[in-house]
Amino acid sequence: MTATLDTPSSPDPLCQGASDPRLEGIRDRLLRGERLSMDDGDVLYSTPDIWGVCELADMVRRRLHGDAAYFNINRHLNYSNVCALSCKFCEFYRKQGDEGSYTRSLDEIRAEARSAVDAGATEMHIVGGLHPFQPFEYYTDMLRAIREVAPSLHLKAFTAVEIVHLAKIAKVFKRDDRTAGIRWVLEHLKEAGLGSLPGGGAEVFDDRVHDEAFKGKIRSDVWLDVHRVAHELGLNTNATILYGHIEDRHERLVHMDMLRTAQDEALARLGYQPDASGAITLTRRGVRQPTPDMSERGGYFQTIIPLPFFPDGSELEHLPGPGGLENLRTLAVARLMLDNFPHVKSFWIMQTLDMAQLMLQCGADDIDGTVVWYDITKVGGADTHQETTSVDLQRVIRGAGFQPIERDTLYRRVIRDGVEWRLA
Ligand code: V47
Repeated sequence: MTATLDTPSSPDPLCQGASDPRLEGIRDRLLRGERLSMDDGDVLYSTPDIWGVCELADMVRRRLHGDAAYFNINRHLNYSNVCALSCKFCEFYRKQGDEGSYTRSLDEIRAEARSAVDAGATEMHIVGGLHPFQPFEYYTDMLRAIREVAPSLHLKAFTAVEIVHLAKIAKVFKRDDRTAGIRWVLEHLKEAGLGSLPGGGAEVFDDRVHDEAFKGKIRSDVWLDVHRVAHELGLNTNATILYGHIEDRHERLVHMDMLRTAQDEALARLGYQPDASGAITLTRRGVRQPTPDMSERGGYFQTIIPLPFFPDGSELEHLPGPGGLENLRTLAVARLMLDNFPHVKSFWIMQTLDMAQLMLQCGADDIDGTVVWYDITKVGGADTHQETTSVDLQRVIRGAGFQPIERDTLYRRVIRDGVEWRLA
């Protein structure tokens, strides 16, 4: 089965809305706080009752978060688009010297950090290409420079793919003991001010898809290693899944299953007790949620962010990309399968604010932040300036029937007075 449903000739039978008795068994298991199986996942993806799937995801989301929905005031910094890789799905990368290639200087980065603070941001989300020539010190200097001018900003920086690249640049990456090099890099970055890792670079945990669409990038085992080491060092991290290109829906479920196994391990390290099947399900009676109070003792996945593939300008431009209903369904399935992830984010930049509002009713509890500059995907021909205001984010959340809560990166509640803020 292909990922996209946009067949021009006939109505899609999977989107006809008929109710499906198979969802009743799934509902019962969810109400008992049990983990859904891969077969359940196949049902969630193959049922024509898409609204039934969304309703189940909403039920789980409300058990975890009630009517709270989170947003933050943040800035994204894409420090360079020069990349040693040439992933087929990516229209962001350039080669050194290509027209449009750029690498930000430390002075430019300091200026970005100052303007983020002036706008009241609590977080800077920092990612870039795998620059073949920048030394390791560029990255530690970058974090230190931001810390100097903006000590209150949380630095959520560098995907697992960048972390491995930095280990290679620093010449500490050894194939026979790769975690040693990863640990070395993360320790040095943490010392320089790294606060957490974003979820990018995961794409789809499948070797066939990897070899066809992003060969050269790290594979799933290495991506998971980076996040495990980060967790061991007490850093919280996020995870993504990039769907709607050449993968099929079952491969998405395998990706989700691998993530939830990794999260079981992370939570077990923090003292959580698995059930008889080895699962740690956050909706099971008596299981506490990894709460902001625990953030001091971090070391787990906070959020899954399903990312819909945007074909424009990429080598996979001939593909249509996922449609709106597929986006809703994938977000709801992620909420239901990833029962040990506290949060599900609808990243409005890629989903649009209108879709993010629908997604809040289908399992999402977070819509990311004010963003401002985003260079990796440009929705509907937008340029890199993609900004929304805190007022708009709150309007979108309220309009979906939820209570907006401004959070910091670690999901602690923020009390704000203009650009001044403190933790509750
Ligand atoms: O890793 C690249 C994806 C990711 C395309 O952790 C594309 O809070 C769609 O990871 N179409 C970067 N997606 C973005 C990311 C992220 C975003 C928001 C919040 C967080 C978080 C993480 O963007 C990349 C890649 O998977 N991407 N090209 C494309 N054409």
